[in-house]
Amino acid sequence: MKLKLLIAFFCLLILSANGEAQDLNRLVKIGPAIAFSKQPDGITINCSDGSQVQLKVLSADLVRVRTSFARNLEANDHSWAIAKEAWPPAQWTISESPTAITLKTDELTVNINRTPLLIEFRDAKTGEVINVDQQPMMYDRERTLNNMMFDPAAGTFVAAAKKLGLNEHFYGLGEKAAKLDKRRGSFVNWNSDTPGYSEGKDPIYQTIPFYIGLERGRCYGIFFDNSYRSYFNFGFNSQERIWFGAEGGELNYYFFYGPSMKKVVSRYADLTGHMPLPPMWTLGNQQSRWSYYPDALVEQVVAEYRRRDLPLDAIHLDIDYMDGYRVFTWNKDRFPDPKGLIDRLAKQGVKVVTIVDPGVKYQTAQTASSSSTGYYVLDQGLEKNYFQRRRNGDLFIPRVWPGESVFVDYTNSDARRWWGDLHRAYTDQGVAGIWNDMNEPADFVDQSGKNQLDVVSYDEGARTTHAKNRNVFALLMAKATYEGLQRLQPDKRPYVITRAAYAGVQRYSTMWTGDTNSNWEGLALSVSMFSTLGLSGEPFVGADVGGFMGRANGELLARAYQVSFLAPFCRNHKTIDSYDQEPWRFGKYYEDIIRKYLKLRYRLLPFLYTTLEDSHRTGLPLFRPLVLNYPDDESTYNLDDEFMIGDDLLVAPVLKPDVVRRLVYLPKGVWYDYWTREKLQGEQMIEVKAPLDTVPMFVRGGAILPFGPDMKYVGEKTLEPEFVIYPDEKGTAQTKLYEDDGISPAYLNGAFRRTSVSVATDRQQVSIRISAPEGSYRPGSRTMSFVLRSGTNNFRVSVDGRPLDRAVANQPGWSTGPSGLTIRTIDDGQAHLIQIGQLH
Ligand code: MIG
Repeated sequence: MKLKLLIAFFCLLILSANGEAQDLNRLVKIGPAIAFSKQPDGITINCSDGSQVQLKVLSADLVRVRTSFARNLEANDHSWAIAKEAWPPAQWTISESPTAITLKTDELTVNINRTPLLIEFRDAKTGEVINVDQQPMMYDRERTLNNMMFDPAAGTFVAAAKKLGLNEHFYGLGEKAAKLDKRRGSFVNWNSDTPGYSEGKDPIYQTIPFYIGLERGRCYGIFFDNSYRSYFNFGFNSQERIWFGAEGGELNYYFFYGPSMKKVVSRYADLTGHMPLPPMWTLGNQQSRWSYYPDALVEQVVAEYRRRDLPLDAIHLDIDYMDGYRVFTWNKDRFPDPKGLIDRLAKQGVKVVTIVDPGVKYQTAQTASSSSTGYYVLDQGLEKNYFQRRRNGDLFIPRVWPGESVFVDYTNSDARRWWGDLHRAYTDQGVAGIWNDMNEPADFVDQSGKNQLDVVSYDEGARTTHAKNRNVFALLMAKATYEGLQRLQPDKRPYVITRAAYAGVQRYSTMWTGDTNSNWEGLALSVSMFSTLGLSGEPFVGADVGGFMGRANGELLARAYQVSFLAPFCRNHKTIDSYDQEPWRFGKYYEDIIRKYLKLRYRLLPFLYTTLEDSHRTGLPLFRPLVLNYPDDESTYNLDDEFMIGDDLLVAPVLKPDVVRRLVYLPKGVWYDYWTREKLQGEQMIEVKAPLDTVPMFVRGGAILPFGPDMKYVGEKTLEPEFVIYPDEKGTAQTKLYEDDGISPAYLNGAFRRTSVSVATDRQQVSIRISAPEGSYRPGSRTMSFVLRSGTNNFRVSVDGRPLDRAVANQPGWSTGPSGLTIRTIDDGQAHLIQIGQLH
């Protein structure tokens, strides 16, 4: 008997280790449908096997499918991922035939075939099938029994299978060490600490069970909101079917219909939450190391940045700033006066970010007669019973950096509040951001989670186990941190960075891609990963510039900056036991190249910040794959060595050593080589030069890029925007510049300024229209400039009909130079019309 159990146990381990071993054939299919009832927002179908399927129409393009197997749906319907629960009532109709039930909205037709029970989504206007079940939803009766032994609280394996389109492509799933297009790939979600991961390693740190399907330009999205270990198989071993499933919970998914990819991504943000704006300085350059200490070394690194005229906004303190790795403490020898240090750095425009791990050092009482352990965080948490416990009531004691430790049960809202408030230990000293690491949660005893399986979490009173809660641990820790910072500093936008996550994390935290390798594969992978994260609801992404593990070199570091100088999170970071890689470590030649790109990043800040605000408002990522902007162009479907920033800037980085030219695909339209200003025709592959100091970049014809001044740190100078105009075929171009105070949450109440600039050309003249700005924020007195490429240098310029003269020094007026015609006007916050005629 014991042996049998043991064998069953090992089989199970093998099964769970490999998604491919999930054999759909042994699963039991749901249905058929025998009856249904109608609710205001959808229907509930009862099946002959006792299963229930609920379809809820949240809006014309968004339908939720929720299924329980062999029993009724539970009343409890809570998800940590969902931000928007109440949707305005949607218009929909229902009709039935002997074979099917049909729900119809303006955008979607959902046919539910009764026998077998198959769900089909069609475009309501064209009738075209967008997505259809390949077989009925299914579950594993046997597996339930197996799990009783493995983890009694884990549920039944549940899965849905969909037909795989012959030319269907897949995107999303958040943080995966994989290329952009996931077609024929297979993935597992189980948050894992995976240092030195390389392409193909799966799972890694995060779980974002959301993907986008694209075929013939038509997109849909599926968000499988289930936090158990989940599987996504995009036809890895089948030409006909894809499937997704999880080791417990309901088969609960949301179906988004585009047909545009932008719409799907945007609606996913509506459902799971929009990223709030972080402070603007987080777009500045950041520097980290495991670990900079003592304080004098931190100051030296910052001094080096300033001495070398390299911009810098933040420096990160890794785990060694703490007293014996005790979170919320400072090592008094290394950092005797954290506030003094932080104040001195602040004078140089540099902020401090500290790492905070979930492990709270578990130490025993200092004396036999006292109950105090001498560590206030542990004392308070023990007293209030906020730490995780095993089912038998024992404290769960993993081993992490402090040695034996305990973890907070972040599913408990009181515990979250307490944890958030503990951050006073940092904010009182002036710390500006919190970096959450090890929150998979990692446990040195066992990285697979096996040691934690019987840990019970409060989970809204449902008292569930690790199988359900592991993947949301980081999300809830980030929520606790974000909300704590909000309470501690209501006038400041919180800045949190996380390694692990679940869907919805963007409401609380930005992210970085963990322990990458300092090699070319790692660099190439970062482009796919940033693009994919952007399509998965996480716009604020970045990687350790130069890579975390192994040895970088000057060439690799320069090329890495040529990617990350446009990523939202631009931070050079390195492991403890490796070579230094600050920008100057490989000599002047490379340092000069890195300086060029860091300075360009700062000059592009108005553009980056405008695009970031767009991410906040629309959910569309700043850093994006071309397929998001050009879903009708099949040439973009697998393009993962180019990326775009917003709609206007295309970058084709060099991701291999010793390469000084490369092929670049330009989608349809007119493009301008950023460096030479050469005008190029799109919808073709071109060959361009890419010496080490040049990353090929192209501006979309029709764009206007807003630039700002050269700065050492964000806010050093008044932003006097310079709009560089790149007309399309018709001579038109437009942009909207977004500005606010960069620090406070006042932008949420209208304290921003959005200025539209549009350009039109006719035979006689070029007209530049500047709108009266939207929003109440006013940047103070300043000028604005407009740059137009032009061959001649004699012009007739007027503003609102009054002639404008040639500029004297830096005064308002027009001037010509190598970049063309520059017109500088006073920005008085009013609408203006600039007209330019050429004198022949
Ligand atoms: O077990 O805090 O990904 O950025 O430097 C390693 C030390 C723990 C992992 C993070 C890395 C950080 C390191 N941490």
